[in-house]
Amino acid sequence: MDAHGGRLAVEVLQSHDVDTMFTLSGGHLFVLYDGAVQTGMRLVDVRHEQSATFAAEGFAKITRRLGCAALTAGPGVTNGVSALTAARMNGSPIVVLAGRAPQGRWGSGSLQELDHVPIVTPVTKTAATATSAASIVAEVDAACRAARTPHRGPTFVDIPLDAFGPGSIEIPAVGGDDGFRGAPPDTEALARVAALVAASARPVLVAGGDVYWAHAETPMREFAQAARIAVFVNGMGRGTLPADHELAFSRARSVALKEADLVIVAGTPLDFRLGFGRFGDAHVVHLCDAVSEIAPHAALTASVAGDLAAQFTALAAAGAPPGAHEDWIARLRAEEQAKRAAELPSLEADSAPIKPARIYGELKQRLDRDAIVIGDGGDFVSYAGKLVESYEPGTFLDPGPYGCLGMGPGYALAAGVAHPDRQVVLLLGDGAIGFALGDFEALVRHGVNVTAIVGNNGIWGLEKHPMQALFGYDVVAELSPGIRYDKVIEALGGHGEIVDAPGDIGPALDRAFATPGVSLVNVLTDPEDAYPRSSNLA
Ligand SMILES: Cc1ncc(C[n+]2csc(CCOP(=O)(O)OP(=O)(O)O)c2C)c(N)n1
Ligand SMILES: [Mg+2]
Repeated sequence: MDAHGGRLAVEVLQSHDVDTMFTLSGGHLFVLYDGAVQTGMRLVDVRHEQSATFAAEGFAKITRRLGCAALTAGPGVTNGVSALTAARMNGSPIVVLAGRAPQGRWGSGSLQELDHVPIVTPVTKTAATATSAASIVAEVDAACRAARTPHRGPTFVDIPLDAFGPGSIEIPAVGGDDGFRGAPPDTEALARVAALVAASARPVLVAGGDVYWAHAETPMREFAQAARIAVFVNGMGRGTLPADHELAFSRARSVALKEADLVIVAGTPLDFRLGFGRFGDAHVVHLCDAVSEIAPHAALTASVAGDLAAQFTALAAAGAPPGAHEDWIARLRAEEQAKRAAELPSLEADSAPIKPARIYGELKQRLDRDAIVIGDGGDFVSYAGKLVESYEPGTFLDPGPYGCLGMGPGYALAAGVAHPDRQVVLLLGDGAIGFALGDFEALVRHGVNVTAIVGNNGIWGLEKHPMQALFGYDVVAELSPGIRYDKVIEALGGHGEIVDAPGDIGPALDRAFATPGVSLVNVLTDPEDAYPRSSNLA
C-alpha cells in the first residue's frame, strides 16, 4: 500500500490483531498518531510512560493478544524501561514502538537524541531501529512475530523522525496460527514424564503463566483429571483451573511440595517463588514452552519444551492407574480444609485498627466470578494473593517476579478498556499508590469502571517489618499516616470514601461498585499487622 511510515506501522500492528495503543504524547510520534487516526486504531493516553507500557502489558495479560505502547524519543523510552523489564520477566507479548531523533542529523545534539536500542536490548526479545518506510514494515512485523512466539516477551522498534517518509509496501499476511503456539514437543520425553506420573504415589502439578499464554487450560485440566493429580497455580496461571475444582489446591502448597514424590512444574520458572526447584526428594519435571525456559540450576528428572497445550494433550492420553493417587489427594484436601478453617476468623475480625484480612473477607463476598483483580503493593497485596480466589483465566494480575510497584493503574486502565462490563478491582498499598497516582487522572478521563481499594497502614509494610526482624530497628519505611487518597480521587473527578471501622468496609465497597467510573475506598489499616512470610529477599 501507498502510505507514510506511521500508517504502515499501524497497519502492520492491526494485521497482528492490535487495536489499542497506549501512549503519552510527543512530537516524535505525531506521524504514528496520524496513522492511528487514519485507520481507527484506539489511542489511550496516560500521564507517565511507565503506565503506558504497563497498560500495554496489562492489556496483553488480560486479552492474551499483543499489547502495544508508543513512547516518545529519549525520556519516553527510558521511563518505559522498568515496565519493559517486567514484561520480559513475565513473558508478556508486547510491542513497544518509539520515536527517535532524526538519523540525518545524528550526533549533532537533536532534542531527546538517544540511542535506545542498547538500553532496551537486555530487557527485550528483540530491539531494532527502522530506517525507512520499507524497514518500518519489516521491523514492526518481525517485532510482532517475535513477541507472540513462545517464549513470548516484549519487543522494541524505534523510528527516526526522518524515516517515516512515504512508501509503497505490501503488509505481510499473518496466516492462521503461523507457528505462534510453539514447536511440537518431543514425544519420547513426554512418554518419560507419563511413566513418572504412572509410577508416582504423591504427584503435584504447578501450573504457571505460560500455560495461560498457550491457551492450554483445557488440556491441562484434562491431564489433571485423567492422571488424578493435585494442581497448584501461580502468577498468570491462576484461574487456569478454577479455585473450586476438586483438584485445585492453594493452602496445602507447602505440605504438598515437601511430601510429593513427583513435582511437575509447567509454564513457570523454578525461581524464588518455587524454592528454586528444590522439593525434598521428589522427582522434578519442568514443562516449558521453549528450550530457553528450562531451569539450568535445578536437578531435573525430565524436561520437555514446546507447545504446552500439545504436551498436556499427550499426557492426558496416558492417564494414570485408577485409584493410584486418591489417598494423597485426600491428605491434601484435609490440609487445605484445615488451613481454610483456621483463616476464617481473620476474614471476619472486628478488631480496630482494621486488619487487612477483614477487607478481603468483605471483598470476597462481592466479587463476580470473572472479576479482574489487580494487586500493586506489599503486605496488603500478599494477603490478596492468598485470600482472593481465581475462577477464570486472566483474572488475577500482580507484577510477577520482577516485583515492580506502580504497575497497578496501568493494568487497571487496560482492564477497564478491554472489559468495560466486568468488575475491575485495583488493590493498592499506600506506598505503591504513590508511583502512578497521576494516572488516576487517566483512569477518570477514559471513563473506565475501576474500584480501587487502598490498604493504608502509613508504612512500607513489606520493608518495615522485615527490617525490624533482621536489624531490630527500621529506617526509611514510614509514610505519612492517614493520607486522604480518597480526596485525591475526588479532586480528579472520581468517587472516594475513607473507612476506619471494620463494619463500614462492606457498605463502602457496595457504594464503590455501584458508582460508575473510578472509585477509591481508602481503608485505614493496622501498621502493626505483618503478613506472615518466611523469607523476603530470596
Ligand atoms: C519500584 C519498586 N520499588 C521498591 C520496591 C520494594 N518494595 C517491595 S514491597 C514494598 C513496600 C510496599 O508498601 P505498600 O505499598 O504500602 O504495601 P504494604 O506492604 O504496606 O502493605 C517496597 C518498598 C519494589 N518492589 N518496587
Ligand atoms: Mg503500606
